[in-house]
Amino acid sequence: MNVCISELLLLNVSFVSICGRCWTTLCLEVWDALKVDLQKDVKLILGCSKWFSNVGWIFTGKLNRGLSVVDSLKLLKEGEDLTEDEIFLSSTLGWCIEWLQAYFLVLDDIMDASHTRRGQPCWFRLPKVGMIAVNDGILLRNHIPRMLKKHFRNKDYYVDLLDLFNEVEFQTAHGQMIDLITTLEGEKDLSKYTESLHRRIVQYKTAYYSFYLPVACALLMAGEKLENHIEVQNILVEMGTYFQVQDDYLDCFGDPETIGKIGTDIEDFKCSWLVVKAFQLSNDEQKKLLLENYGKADPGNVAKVKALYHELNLQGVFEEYESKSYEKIITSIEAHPSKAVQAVLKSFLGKIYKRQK
Ligand code: GPP
Ligand code: MG
Ligand code: MG
Ligand code: MG
Repeated sequence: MNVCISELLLLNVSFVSICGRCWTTLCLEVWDALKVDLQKDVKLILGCSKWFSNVGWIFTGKLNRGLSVVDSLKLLKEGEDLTEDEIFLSSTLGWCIEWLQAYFLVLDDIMDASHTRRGQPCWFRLPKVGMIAVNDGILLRNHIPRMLKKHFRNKDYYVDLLDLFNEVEFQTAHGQMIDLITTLEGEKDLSKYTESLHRRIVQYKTAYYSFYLPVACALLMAGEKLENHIEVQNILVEMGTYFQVQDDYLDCFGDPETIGKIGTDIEDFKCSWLVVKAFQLSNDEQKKLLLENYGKADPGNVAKVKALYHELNLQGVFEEYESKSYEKIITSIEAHPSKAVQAVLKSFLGKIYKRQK
């Protein structure tokens, strides 16, 4: 897990200033401390940490989820400077979320038969890795409770924190299950791809871990009880749904160089927002074309689906969805009684609105 500062600086990480210090430096300082413990574990069990030095790509993501824990805590404290301890602990929770994301992505890329991730071949695509990637995913997942135990076990919110991570993982795995089983061969039927099915999939597979989890971590650190923040959870789930619609859109219309991955949703027969919309807007002839070409690996079939998406002006339909969704989320945020919570939610929304990657 060796990563040098130049690698981190290349990541386009947002430079959020905390107590006059830049986030990247803070992330690195906290990471250095966490790394020592994880390497100790690996050395103890395996005798060497050589294999693990390969997962530096974890750091090449946007780090939005991790950064949002520190950002949110600062906003919840209404501008009051965070103490050194609060910076360390919120950064640690941020890294735990990035670890969770890395674990999901390593496994998701196998399940989706993806080719690239973060501008490089997917981890399992490396000849020396292959299905060892499954175990690497499990290892990444197992680091999280170790980091939590080491740094949070004396906190009164420790049990709530463990429960939160467990619950969110449970929700994500179920979302992933629906995402996968809807594509099963022999049951290919596009009329089942409705907006409500799509909503259910993305709420579970993406929204809880990507949006609710970072803010919930900050709320626990700020001494809040999560059961008093159901409305915050609802707004974050809405934001996460919007984020996954963007992901579905970028899978087809995004630039692979910019998003760092090559889309596979059409080939994989995914219940993507685009196919849901396409089916809704198609006439009988267009529906027939979609049924004949969707879910096939042949580039000729994929090109026909993409041409239909263009014909149906799905780019325009998405732009309209994007502005409407933004307005709706802003309205719910502004109805929240706490200005500090409003600031947390607006800051998160600002990070993703009209994103290109
Ligand atoms: C995103 O779906 C959802 C996940 C990465 C959650 C995976 C959960 C597991 C339990 C493994 P996606 O396939 O659209 O993401 P991407 O487009 O980044 O591959
Ligand atoms: Mg995927
Ligand atoms: Mg997937
Ligand atoms: Mg996707």
